[in-house]
Amino acid sequence: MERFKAQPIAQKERAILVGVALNSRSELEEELEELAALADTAGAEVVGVLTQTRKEIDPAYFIGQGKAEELARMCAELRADLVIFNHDLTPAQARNLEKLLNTRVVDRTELILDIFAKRARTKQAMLQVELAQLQYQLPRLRRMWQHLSRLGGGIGTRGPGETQLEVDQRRAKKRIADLQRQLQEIQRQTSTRVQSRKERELFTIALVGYTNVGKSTLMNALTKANVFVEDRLFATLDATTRVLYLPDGHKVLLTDTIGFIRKLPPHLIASFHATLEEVRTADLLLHVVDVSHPAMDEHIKVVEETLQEIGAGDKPTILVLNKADKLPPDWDKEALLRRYPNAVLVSALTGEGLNTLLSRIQDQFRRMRVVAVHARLALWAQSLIAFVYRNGVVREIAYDTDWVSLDAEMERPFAESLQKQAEEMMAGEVVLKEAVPAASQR
Ligand SMILES: Nc1nc2c(ncn2[C@@H]2O[C@H](COP(=O)(O)OP(=O)(O)OP(=O)(O)O)[C@@H](O)[C@H]2O)c(=O)[nH]1
Ligand SMILES: [Mg+2]
Repeated sequence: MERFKAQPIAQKERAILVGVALNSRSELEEELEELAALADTAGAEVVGVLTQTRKEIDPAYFIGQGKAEELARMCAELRADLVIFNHDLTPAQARNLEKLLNTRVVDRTELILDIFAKRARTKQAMLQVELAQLQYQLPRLRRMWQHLSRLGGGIGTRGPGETQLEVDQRRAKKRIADLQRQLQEIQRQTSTRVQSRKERELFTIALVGYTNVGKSTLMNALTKANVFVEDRLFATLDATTRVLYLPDGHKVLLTDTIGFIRKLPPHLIASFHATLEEVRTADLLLHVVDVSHPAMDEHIKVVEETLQEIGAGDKPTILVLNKADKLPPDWDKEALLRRYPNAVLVSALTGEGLNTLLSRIQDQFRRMRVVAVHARLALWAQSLIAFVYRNGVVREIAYDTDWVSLDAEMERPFAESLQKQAEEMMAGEVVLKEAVPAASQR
């Protein structure tokens, strides 16, 4: 199957970026900056940038023919090995451009897929990326192997008149089906894992956000876990889950996951279905933003749209404005928080604001899940008393000769389970009440 692997971008290939302003010029500037960061992450060196403003896309070259010829001269002068388009090209456009420029041409989607392929570490991530790559390439196979097209020759191996292209397409489709089957198997196992966690009913929080905003750094800062952090796009491709202890002693789970980006290739979203399951099943989302980034509002919009797309648009969410340390000292933080009224301003790097964030998480968690438990249990029911200690936070306990009086806080499912067990064992009485606000206990 080697021949279906896209040719990876090699270290320090000399790349020229091409961007067309179809709407606003300023948007293009921003997108090209991001494209340069993506190219850098892929290992290429950006040696030139070509931009053009036009109303309509040229069907043959995407840019106009005159501009394409200018690009060809640029490629020769700058000794470029690679041209990266900020837009998705049709197979015909890519073919025409490669012929005219005599240089390899990739589009934005291929660049992102290349980065994902390089970054994938686990079996699941690798399969997911390969699937997305193949699905993207399938309609483009003609471009890659047209020169190989010929009539089938091997007796009994091919149908009459079948071309190499058809053989390639058939093999690619077979590989796609194969990958989908393997991924389904992995997903079945993950779902069981997610499911069994749900059965134990631990409250799960997922970190979401644009790529490179500091999700993994925040995860580390909050849980002291050692998750891979890098000033590169898409450092994280797999979901990592850690235990987080809230100030009131309750235990919740925190999941770090893959970052989003504008125009995230739809094949990738589909392929990363299983990884994104962690987001879909979470109880609470922390939407992390890089508050020092000029395109922050655009990032927020992209993330919200992507969440909608994967079916996680309506979850309770806390907006976390990260990298506060990068704001100029005289920055009007009050005005910022007026603009984003439900946000928390933090720095995962310096620790600023993390306590506020933790208590905001705790408030949400308590509102959604915690109940106060008052229990009067027979002393012989040791297993029930142990159950409370294991699954809740005991606030007060008093013994007399035959009975134990307990005041505790538990997540509702645990509390209900306690109630049921006490009833079945005829071991005493359990009363559930609204939990008091956490603030009064600290
Ligand atoms: N100045 C500053 N830099 C930060 C802060 N948080 C994260 N960073 C830096 O931002 C870069 C990206 O951090 P990551 O934690 O890898 O970001 P991410 O959101 O997990 O990125 P992906 O996994 O690639 O989507 C790293 O260089 C971090 O050191 C912060 O609060 N302040
Ligand atoms: Mg990360």
